[in-house]
Amino acid sequence: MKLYYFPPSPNTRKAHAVAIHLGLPLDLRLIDLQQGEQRTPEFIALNPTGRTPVLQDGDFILWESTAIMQYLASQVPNSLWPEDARSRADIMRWQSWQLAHWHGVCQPLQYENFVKPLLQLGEPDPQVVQEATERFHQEAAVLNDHLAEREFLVGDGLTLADFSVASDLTYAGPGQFPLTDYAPLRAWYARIEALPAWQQTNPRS
Ligand SMILES: N[C@@H](CCC(=O)N[C@@H](CS)C(=O)NCC(=O)O)C(=O)O
Repeated sequence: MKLYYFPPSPNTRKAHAVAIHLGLPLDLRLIDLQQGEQRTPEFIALNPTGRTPVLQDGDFILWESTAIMQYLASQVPNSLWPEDARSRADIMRWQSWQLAHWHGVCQPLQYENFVKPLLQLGEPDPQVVQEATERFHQEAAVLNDHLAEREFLVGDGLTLADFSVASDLTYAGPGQFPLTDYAPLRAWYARIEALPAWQQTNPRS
């Protein structure tokens, strides 16, 4: 299977980390977003949205990181994506929340506090940061409360849900995410950071 990927991207990271965790070999093809390689005709033929990651398995082409994670985890028996309907629905709940809500509060902080200074795109916009911070607290409190008496998001062990939600914390440090008041959340993320698959896909190492 080929993975068209961009290592600094949290969306790439969650798919790549699942493959590493499961021991699935991937033929990695770099799509350099900074060079605009996501807009070449060859790449648009694979993914008309012009985004990474994309998985190619023979004549089957799949884009959207969550779908890629589920497809990868369906290749071999494993506990990341258990067979039973309730576990899968619970994992999908958190993966849906990550795409619809969590990403939306993490991304502006990452962009304003980290990407803008890094790429010399100007100073962080204080109003955007303030609004994003308020919305961040609303979502982080939900995650933190859920993790107060659990080690992982679903059931008793690591699942795809953890990789999905953790991906948006990749730049929590330089993005200055306000995590001080969320001890269970920080403890959970430390467990994810200890995983070899997370370390091997760390764009900041
Ligand atoms: N919902 C998509 C989002 C993918 C996405 O936004 N990828 C970014 C990198 S993190 C990208 O390729 N951006 C290129 C662009 O927008 O030009 C997924 O989960 O795969």
